[in-house]
Amino acid sequence: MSDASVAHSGEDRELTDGFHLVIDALKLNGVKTIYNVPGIPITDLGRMAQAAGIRVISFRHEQHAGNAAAIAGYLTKQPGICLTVSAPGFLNGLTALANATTNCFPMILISGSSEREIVDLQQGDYEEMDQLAIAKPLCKAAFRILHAADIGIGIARAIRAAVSGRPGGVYLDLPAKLFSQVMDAEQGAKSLVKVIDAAPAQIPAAASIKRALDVLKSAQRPLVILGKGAAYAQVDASIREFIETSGVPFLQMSMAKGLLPDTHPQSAGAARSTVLKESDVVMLIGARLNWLLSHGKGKTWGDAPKKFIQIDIEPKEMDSNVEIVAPVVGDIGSCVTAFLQGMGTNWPKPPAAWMDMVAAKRDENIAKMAPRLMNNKSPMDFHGALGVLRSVIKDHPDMILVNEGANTLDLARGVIDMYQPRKRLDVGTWGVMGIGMGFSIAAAIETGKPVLAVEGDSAFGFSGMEVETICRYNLPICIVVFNNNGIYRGTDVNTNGTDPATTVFVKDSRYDLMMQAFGGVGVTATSPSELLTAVKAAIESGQPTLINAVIDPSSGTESGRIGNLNPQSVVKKK
Ligand code: ADP
Ligand code: TPW
Ligand code: MG
Repeated sequence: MSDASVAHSGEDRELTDGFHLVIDALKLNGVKTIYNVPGIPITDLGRMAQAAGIRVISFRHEQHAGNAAAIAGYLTKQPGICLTVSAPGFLNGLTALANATTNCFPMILISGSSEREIVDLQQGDYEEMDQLAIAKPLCKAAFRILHAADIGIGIARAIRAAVSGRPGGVYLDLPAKLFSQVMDAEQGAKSLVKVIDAAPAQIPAAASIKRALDVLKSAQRPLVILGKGAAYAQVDASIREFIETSGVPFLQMSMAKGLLPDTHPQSAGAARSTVLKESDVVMLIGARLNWLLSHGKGKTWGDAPKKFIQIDIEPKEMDSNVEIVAPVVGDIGSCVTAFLQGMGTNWPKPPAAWMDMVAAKRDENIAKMAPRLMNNKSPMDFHGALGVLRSVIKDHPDMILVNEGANTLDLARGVIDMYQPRKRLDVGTWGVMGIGMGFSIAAAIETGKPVLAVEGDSAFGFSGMEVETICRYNLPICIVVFNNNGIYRGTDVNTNGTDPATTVFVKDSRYDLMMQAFGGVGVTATSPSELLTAVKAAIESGQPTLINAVIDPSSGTESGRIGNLNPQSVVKKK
């Protein structure tokens, strides 16, 4: 309740204002943390929110505050809140908002904005920009609040839009004038709205469940693919029960890894290309048939005819790339519960020939990989370094792994087994660089668990300044920079002039000193055994740590595992 009051027609009326109403509305709806960069007109909003008991984490750049909010949304199913200043701060946050929308992460970007009257007449206000119009095509919904009395309903709309149906990013525009608008405190309190059942269950049609189970039962070589929508749903036990009752081999998309342990006997992770090619029925649960699954067609999927079953909350996702013979529209919790009911206790297991084939291929691939992960070369290759990190996650399965880069990403995804749901956070649907420190900070704040950030040296550079934020809040984050002197490899040479090649960085950079600059622990590791010692010390101490892991600059490949998407010139100039 506001403590402001003025004498009005002879009586003392308690007043409130836009600042207080925004904070009261957020608190009423359970917002505990705001990820922010201060400045006009929202500096006081951050201060007052902190004073009111909301945790306000201040970043060095809005993109990372935005990425933090987005992943907080993914981890908690509550919209993560990012707060920025007008025009440039807003635009910096917008990349994260668009990325959140693309990945189906619920977040709200709240940006202050300039005087409407001046912006709309384009008269050159301080940080003038029509932010609402710019945000609209890049998010699920965009709203502006002009009157203090609408703050309650405006924030309620933003929350519901972010988390209901397919989750995503919402933009909320708060013009500077709104914050100092004054209204009667009692009426202000009444105007607030606590959102009831923000993401209501969406029950699938019974006929769609039956159709899907009939197709699954008819399969000779069934496969389930679990995506990050399934991890987001937080119905881990039901999904496990469904997989085990069905007996079907499963693949987990990058951020779904660990929903079931990657070491589960039905996991086909190490036989990925075989199961994609050979399967005859594929059931997608919270995974889209986008580029990450080669759009459901082409060489990756082989010649065997496929039938697709898809479970998703978004009806428009069905038939997006190929025909879906059994669409099931609903929230994953409700859908999986309905499947379990429909399957009963005597569900037939898939043919043994298929299970044996998948297991044989998986075991063969795992055996082939094992010696590469045990090498102790110095400088390290990717496998030697990742072998160590794989053992760290095995020993600390509740650590959160954040991962970005090209080789550093693709190889870590394949090598590091995950054992628990929502512990692997990465570049997601866009393959975007720059999520590293924002995701790490929010993961540490939201879960209280230690974080291991495995970062390509290029990838790290996109958000590297946030190591100061990590030190300022003293977060248990251990960053391992895979330093191969550049993007993909550090060996490119410019054949025309003295400038460095476009993909290389300063040779033998000391990223560890960046962490030392802010009082954290910085170490260089040149061998797998040094790397292991350094990571163990970081976990033991819980101190912000950056390990500069020296990787052989010639050991990576162009674009990591997605070189096929990289166009190359076929014209040779004389
Ligand atoms: P991945 O990258 O792991 O393959 P995607 O991001 O492509 O996953 O797909 C996630 C899908 O999950 C989206 O289509 C989204 O609509 C869906 N989804 C998200 N949350 C739920 C939910 N609670 N219930 C059903 N579907 C969901
Ligand atoms: C916002 C393009 C994809 S991967 C990558 C870039 C620049 C960096 C790869 O080098 P790194 O990893 O991190 O050192 P490694 O192990 O292979 O050496 N800008 C954005 N997003 C993307 N994806 C790019 C550029 C890119
Ligand atoms: Mg690199």
